[in-house]
Amino acid sequence: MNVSAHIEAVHAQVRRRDPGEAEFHQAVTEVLSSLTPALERHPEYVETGIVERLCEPERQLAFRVPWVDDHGDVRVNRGFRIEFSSALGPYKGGLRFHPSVNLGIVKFLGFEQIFKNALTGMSIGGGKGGADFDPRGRSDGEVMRFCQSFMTELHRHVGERTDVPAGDIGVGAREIGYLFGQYKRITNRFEAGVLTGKPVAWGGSHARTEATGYGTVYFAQEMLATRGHDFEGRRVVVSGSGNVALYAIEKVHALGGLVVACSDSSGYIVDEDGIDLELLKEIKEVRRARLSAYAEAKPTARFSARGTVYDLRCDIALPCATQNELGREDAVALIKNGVLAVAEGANMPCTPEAVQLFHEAGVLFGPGKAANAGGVATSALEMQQNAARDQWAFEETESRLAAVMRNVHAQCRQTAEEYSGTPDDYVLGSNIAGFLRVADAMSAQGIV
Ligand code: NDP
Ligand code: 2IT
Repeated sequence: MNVSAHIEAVHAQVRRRDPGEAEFHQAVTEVLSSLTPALERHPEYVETGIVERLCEPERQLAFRVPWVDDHGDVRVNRGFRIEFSSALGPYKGGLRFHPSVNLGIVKFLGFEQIFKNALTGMSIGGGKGGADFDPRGRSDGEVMRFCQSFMTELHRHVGERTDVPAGDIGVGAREIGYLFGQYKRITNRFEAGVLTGKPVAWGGSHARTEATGYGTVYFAQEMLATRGHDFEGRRVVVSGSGNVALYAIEKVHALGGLVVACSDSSGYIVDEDGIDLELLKEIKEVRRARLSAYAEAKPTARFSARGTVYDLRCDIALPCATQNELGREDAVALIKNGVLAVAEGANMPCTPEAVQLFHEAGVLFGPGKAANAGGVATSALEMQQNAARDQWAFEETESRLAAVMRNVHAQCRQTAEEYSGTPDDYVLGSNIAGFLRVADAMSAQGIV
């Protein structure tokens, strides 16, 4: 069978088998559209059904999560864990708690995670999970009871050698703490390596909190360097104001750039003096308040409930909020304003139309599975430290993270050059480099 017919057949099967899972289809399309040159060189991967097997999760779990709110009312959410691929190691990937979570979203995230984790060069397979629970406005007690109920089911499926969850949207240190406590209570084991993103005081890794945001900026820095640019004196916009966004802002400022805007689901703020990170952290992490509180506290800043950060003139854009948040119009505006580089801190924040426009305009574009791989890479470092009952210094861990990001960037360019003659095609480079590492392992392990 010829390669494009094979890819189209796999594609058609995904659409037929998984109707209505729009984000999963989008993620599959993005990867499959890069693979033709790789499969032409490796017909054995076509013969052994590697692509078809990769599009079907090894295991999909969906479960009821009942809990009792502060008024004594019973609530029921739906929990998920998609164990997508264990070719390279235990399933690894975060948990997302957000009202928009459904099977298609968790599958898109799990699918992306396979290739991202492969790119890090570490021994981690791909997985993802979460629930349609909305932590916003919930008390700590409610969040704790929800996490306990979620883990009461999840504990059967996870373990340091089986499946290792971590955080994602709506899941940070507080939730990881409650989840870990319940796992420990049920199993009677202090199994540090069952979850990553733990606080540094009891089994966490230094630099894990910062890793995704820092890593995205390192990746952008590498991209800029290929054209003789850096962050010094550059205007930057960041979307989101959660874990990834906060530490992306911190690193941009450390490198001499100025982040003039960031956002949350209620709108965005502009601060021409540069975002005051301490104030932002206090509002978003301590008070868990809306972003408008920033403009109320700082007269030089303004809050807007309409439009996006991409309407502003900037040299570099770092989308760090959520999937499909940067569409065609945003891309047109960014290109018109002369953007040099876009690096995805979030998973799939740019729509396919936006990515195509960046490509045509020659804008450097770092896809999430490469640009945000620093978070999961540092989770793998956390697993290493847990296995060795050790803890490395912040500087040591951060320098390993930086080395991973340089390597991910180099792999993308080398692979893109080798398979398309265009080293700037980070989409093709990341997809093929990630795919080949997983495909080699799957080939060696037989039809499983
Ligand atoms: P957080 O929950 O810490 O922050 C998410 C931020 O994005 C918040 O500011 C939130 O606004 C905003 N946001 C979320 N959903 C929407 C939406 N539907 N519309 C508008 N804004 C929204 O999550 P993270 O920072 O951890 O995750 C951000 C992105 O990075 C996600 O795509 C995630 O998958 C990805 N990622 C995370 C990694 C990690 O280590 N945490 C690793 C790699 C990727 P509000 O506060 O109003 O809800
Ligand atoms: O999307 C991601 O890579 C994450 N949310 C981090 C996963 C992890 O296991 O650290």
